[in-house]
Amino acid sequence: MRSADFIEIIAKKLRELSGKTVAILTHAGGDPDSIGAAYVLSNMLEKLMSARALLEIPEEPSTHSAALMERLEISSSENVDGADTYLVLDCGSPEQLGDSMRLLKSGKPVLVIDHHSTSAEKFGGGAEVHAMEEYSSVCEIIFDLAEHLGYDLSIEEAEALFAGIYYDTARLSLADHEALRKACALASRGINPRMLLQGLEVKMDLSERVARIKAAARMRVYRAGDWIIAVSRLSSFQSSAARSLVNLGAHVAIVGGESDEGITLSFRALNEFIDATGINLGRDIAARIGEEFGGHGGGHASAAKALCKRGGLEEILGRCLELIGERLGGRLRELQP
Ligand SMILES: [Mn+2]
Repeated sequence: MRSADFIEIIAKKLRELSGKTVAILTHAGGDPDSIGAAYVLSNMLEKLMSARALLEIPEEPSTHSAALMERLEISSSENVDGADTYLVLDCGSPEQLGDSMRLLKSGKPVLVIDHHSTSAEKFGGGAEVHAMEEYSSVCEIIFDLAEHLGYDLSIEEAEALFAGIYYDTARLSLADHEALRKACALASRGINPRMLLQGLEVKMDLSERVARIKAAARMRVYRAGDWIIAVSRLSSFQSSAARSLVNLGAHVAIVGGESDEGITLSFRALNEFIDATGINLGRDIAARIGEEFGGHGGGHASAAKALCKRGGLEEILGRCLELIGERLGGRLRELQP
């Protein structure tokens, strides 16, 4: 168990939900971690706490989420407005709840269980936040919780938690011994990781391929010492494109573009860069940019997002580079193509 104290506090909170109707909310669109955790937690609430569990994936489930939901045979509940309590999973800031942010203002208790570095601060006093960044995923928290409560996981539940841990550790490449131990413990329950993951792998569609290639073609590259920072413009598939620019060779990639809501940005970095520089993209860059340009931002050390309601794209990208430059102790030099 990663943190017995942390898990004991969450277990105590869940016991208090006994007999209540609890609506579990994920971040907008969901992902394997939030969906897997929501699935197992809702079963635990119903079986151990005699609670009634509802599920809401705000806005549309992503293709990845939809594939996992179909496999687990679950769907979003009809009416979560009538719940007694809201339980938010895997959500680094209230804004990530999308349309469902309105539920936070219902006056009902809101409990957040998370592993993001930003959730405690971002939810402020409006919710009771239990977050621990040391956990690789919310699924890993739920694994410890099941062990603590003596809950015997079914094969489907083991699959759900495995999927969450697998994807949130970038296919186990970021897993430490504890996360890997849990993945193995889940595998040893008889799940078939190959079948599971093949079923969840979504083939990249043509529009995403075109977007990634456009991002590469429009890329500007900067250097600070031995660090390479890539910046590009794209209005959709920004996270996918930022990831692909890091794969291409950048230590950090920022992809921004205009959308109906404002200017959205996606940030990605190699762990090598994060470890050596101490820069946390969620806290030091995305959250600050969001705040400075009338929006919001947050996420993890190596993957983050921001939404800006003010300012132009070039100005915002320039400010991102300035913030990174400040942290690296010097100006960034643009590499001529
Ligand atoms: Mn997660």
